[in-house]
Amino acid sequence: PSRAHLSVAIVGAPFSKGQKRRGVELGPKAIRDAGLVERLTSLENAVHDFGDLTFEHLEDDARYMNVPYPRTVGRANQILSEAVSRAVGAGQTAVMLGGDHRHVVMQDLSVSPDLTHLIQIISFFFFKQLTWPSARLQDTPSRPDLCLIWVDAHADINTPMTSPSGNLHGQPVAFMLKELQDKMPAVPGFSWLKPFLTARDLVYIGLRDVDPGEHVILKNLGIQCFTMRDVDKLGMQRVMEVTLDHLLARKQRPIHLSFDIDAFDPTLAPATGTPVNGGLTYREGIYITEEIHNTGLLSAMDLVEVNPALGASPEAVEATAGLAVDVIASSLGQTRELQDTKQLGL
Ligand code: 6HN
Ligand code: MN
Ligand code: MN
Ligand code: MN
Repeated sequence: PSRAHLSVAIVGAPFSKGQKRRGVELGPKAIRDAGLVERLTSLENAVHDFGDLTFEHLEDDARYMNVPYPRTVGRANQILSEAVSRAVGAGQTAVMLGGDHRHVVMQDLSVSPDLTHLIQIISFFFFKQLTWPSARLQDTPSRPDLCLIWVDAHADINTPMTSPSGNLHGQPVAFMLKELQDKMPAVPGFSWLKPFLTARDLVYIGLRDVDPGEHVILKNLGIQCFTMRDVDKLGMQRVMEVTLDHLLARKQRPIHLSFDIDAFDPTLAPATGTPVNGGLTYREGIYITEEIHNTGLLSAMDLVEVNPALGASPEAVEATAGLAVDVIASSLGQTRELQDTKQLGL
């Protein structure tokens, strides 16, 4: 595998337009403070940090079914999609930094602590914009050749009807999938989004907390899932072999990686909103990203759910943010393999 030499765009996406107080940019800031830009630069990537976006809080954003603040979420998605569109249109690999939005949302938007996973919904706009950077969103056709690797303890594929919590963070994949559109209500703020992904273009890794309705969806659609039990049984080497074969065997195509830090075991990633025991080891997680890098097909990624406000100590936050940096860096060329001596100038 060759070294990186990528042009990387970093976009931070906290909810920062709010009433008062701090805490807004906690997630992206923690990851930057853990040395993200320096690390990516040391991998001989050209790194462009576009900073954090500013999101608006819309008035009159009434709850829809059990989904709180749908219009504000929809608008935030549009803002991010525009920023990412510019980066991707310029040929860059996009890296979106999420934070847990629970803290942010509570303090700045005064909404319920339920939108923790907003950011993964945002991530799917990367896809649309990746394909048709100059197209109008309304007219955007789905991208036939895109694929998605979703690394998470959770499937995030509830619809507003199946969701036991109502939390939008548990629903982003349902918004993406063509096969689920007759099951999706018209959530305000999302009318401009058209589904673009087919069930066979998606692979999950790390699942261990899946809701009943999600089980039905995953089974009915035949989505390729590697639960933590599968990881135990097969080993990560086999999991990645099957994952990449499933997505790429028919043809080589761009990959989007959505990496929820809660895929890792809580002992490694304690500063996160919905930890679940029995997660990935450090080596399993890094093997995933190394293998994705080695395909040369990664076009965008998001790293979500680092929540400094939930760390029990500064050390817990630093460990979680440092892990996030390792995940991103290994997606973008950091490797544990021995290097070619010529490349090292030896
Ligand atoms: N995440 N399945 C639960 C729900 O509320 O829909 C939890 C979702 C957690 C989302 O952190 O990945
Ligand atoms: Mn490389
Ligand atoms: Mn999760
Ligand atoms: Mn998630």
